[in-house]
Order: sequence, then C-alpha cells, then structure tokens
Amino acid sequence: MQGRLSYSILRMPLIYPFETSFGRQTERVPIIFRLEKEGVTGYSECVTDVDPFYSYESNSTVMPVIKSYLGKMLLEAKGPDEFMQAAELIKGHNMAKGALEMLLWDHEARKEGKPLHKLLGESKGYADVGVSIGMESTEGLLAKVSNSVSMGYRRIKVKIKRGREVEILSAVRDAFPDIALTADANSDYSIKDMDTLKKIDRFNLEYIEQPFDHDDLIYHSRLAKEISTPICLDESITSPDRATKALEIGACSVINIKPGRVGGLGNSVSIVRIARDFGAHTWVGGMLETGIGRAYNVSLAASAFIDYPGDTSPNSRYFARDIVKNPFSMKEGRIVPSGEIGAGYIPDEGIMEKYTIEKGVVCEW
Ligand code: OSB
Ligand code: MG
Repeated sequence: MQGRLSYSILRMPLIYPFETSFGRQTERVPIIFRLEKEGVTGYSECVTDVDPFYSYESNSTVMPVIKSYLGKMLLEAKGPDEFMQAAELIKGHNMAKGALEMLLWDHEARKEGKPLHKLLGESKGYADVGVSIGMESTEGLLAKVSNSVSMGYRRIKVKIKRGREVEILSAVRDAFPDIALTADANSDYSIKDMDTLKKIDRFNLEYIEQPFDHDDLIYHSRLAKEISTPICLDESITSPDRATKALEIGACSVINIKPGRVGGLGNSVSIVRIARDFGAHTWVGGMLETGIGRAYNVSLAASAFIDYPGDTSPNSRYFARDIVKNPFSMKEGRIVPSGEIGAGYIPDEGIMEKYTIEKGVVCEW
C-alpha cells in the first residue's frame, strides 16, 4: 500500500444550540477525512451538515461524489493545484472538493516541515477574531453580546431573520452603541422585503451578510444600490469565478471566505486576490468546525491580505471536548496559528473514536 484515504463521521454535541434563519442546530456531524501517504498522516474536515439547509451540498451528497470520483483524483494528483484541475470535470460539489484539497495542502506543509499559514502567502502571524451569535430571547442575546465584548472579540455578528431584524438590531444597538456590529440573514429575504431591508441602514452595521438566496447575485446588486449598509456574501460565493462576477456587478463589497465552501485553500487565496483588485474586503468564516477544520480556517485568516475579523472563535465556544489536543485560545481578540507543521492541529484519536458513528475507507493504492 502506498496510500489510503479514509473517513469518519462524528456526532458532537454543541455546548449550546445555534439558531439561524434556517434552523436550530444542537450538534454537529462532521465528516473527517484522513490521508495516509508517503509516511505522512493528515486530517481534514468537510463543512457540510446532515441537512442541505445552508447549501445544497450535505453529508449525503459529499460521500458519493468522493467515493465515485474525487477520491481517485486525489490519489493521482501531485498537489492541490493538480487535484483541482482534475476535479474541474466534476460540476459543482465544491465542499466535497474543498475537504480533499485541504488534505493536500497539509501534506505539502508537513513534507516541507512548515506551518501551513506560511505557505499561503504573507502571514500576519495572527488572525483578528469576531463572534457569530445565534438567535435567542432578547435578554439571552444581550447577555451573550455583553460577554463577547468583554472577552475582546473585535466584531459582533448576530443572526437575523424576516420579522425579527428590527427587534434584534434595535436591542443590540441601543445597549452597545459603539461596537462593530454585523447581521447575518442566511438567505432569508427576497426582493419583496426591500422596504424592510432599507430599515436596517439606521443600525450602522459594518455590513449585512447574505440577505438573499444563495444563487441570487442579480438582486443583491440591486439591493446594494438601494441601501447604504455594505453587503457581504457568504452562501453565494462558491468559487473564484462567482466572486469575480459578484464583484463585477456590484452584488457585494465584502466576502466571507470559508475554504470548505469555495473548494479549498487555493480558491480561497484566489478570492482574496480578486477582492483586493476590486477594492473589496474579505474575512474568514466558519461552519462550527472542530479543531481540525478550525486549524485550516485560522491558517488562512492569518493572511496579511484578509482585512476584516473572521468567525474563528476559540474551540471552547463550540465543544466541551474537541478532537484536537491543542485548542486555540484568544487574546485581545486575536488567535495565533499553531506553530506545528502542517495545518497545525494535533489530533486526539481517542476522542475522535468516541464520537465516531460511521467510518470506512474511500480508496487505497
Ligand atoms: O452563515 O456564517 C454562517 C454556522 C453554520 C452555518 C453557517 C454560518 C454559521 C456561523 C457560525 O455563522 C460561524 C462559526 O462560528 O463557526
Ligand atoms: Mg453567513
């Protein structure tokens, strides 16, 4: 055997429920991939969830496309670029591609004996961190915002949905007039809600994240002309090509980059460059990742050209017991990427095993 790609599906309870416009999440069920090749072992995490509520990709669309196509392409590719070129034959499925692409970056960094963040272009050596707070009662929300502000987070993002936006944003803005505040709608609005969306201008948000549908660039560009609050796209930006088109038609001026959503780190770095060329801003988002996915996100978020705080909270915000031995901690609203070689995580295989509900081999060669 020269190499093996295997997977484990984990079930991990969240410390507290996370509610967005598309639902209430109480656990995360990540697919963790493991690549053994040339004497080096590495892990990555797929950002999909059990349900296709955030995006059309889900745990059940990722596995067949990896088993039938992408696993073999991974085994034949010499590096992340070559893998992504081969994978162009497969339309879409960028979350599946991203999960495997990242394994190859980790592998390369390990072989070179360097931390991954140093391979992704100029690194600041730290990431600025914001927090994403789910919907709950007004008192509960204000308590979380207050706690987050005192912990030093550099930006507070609250989730909103149709009919609750004014209530949520008035409460937070009245109590915290000066914080850097943003709102994430996770696609809950449509063009019919233009009048409601105009009302959010008075809350002085840094930006509003993903008001309209994941595949709707045109109406985001129309909205951008109607409101003064900048628009940030998350779900809509699935690739560098989508980023270029969104920026070209003025659908957004800020992009939330999640490496696991855009097809990996190579595409993430391209999107950072494209955004800079357009004078737009970028930050690194999250999908409630375990310490494995989080290590990749933090490596990217340390890039010198990422200019806004991201959703890369310390692991302790999500899981009572994470699957890594070196969780991140935050100081003065910053997280420093691990000095370990590769993406930086130290896997805790025992804990991983305890959370595992299914595992198997994708391919061996
Ligand atoms: O829209 O950014 C989002 C979590 C799951 C799915 C989508 C999103 C989120 C978050 C949390 O906002 C980000 C995080 O802290 O990992
Ligand atoms: Mg979002």
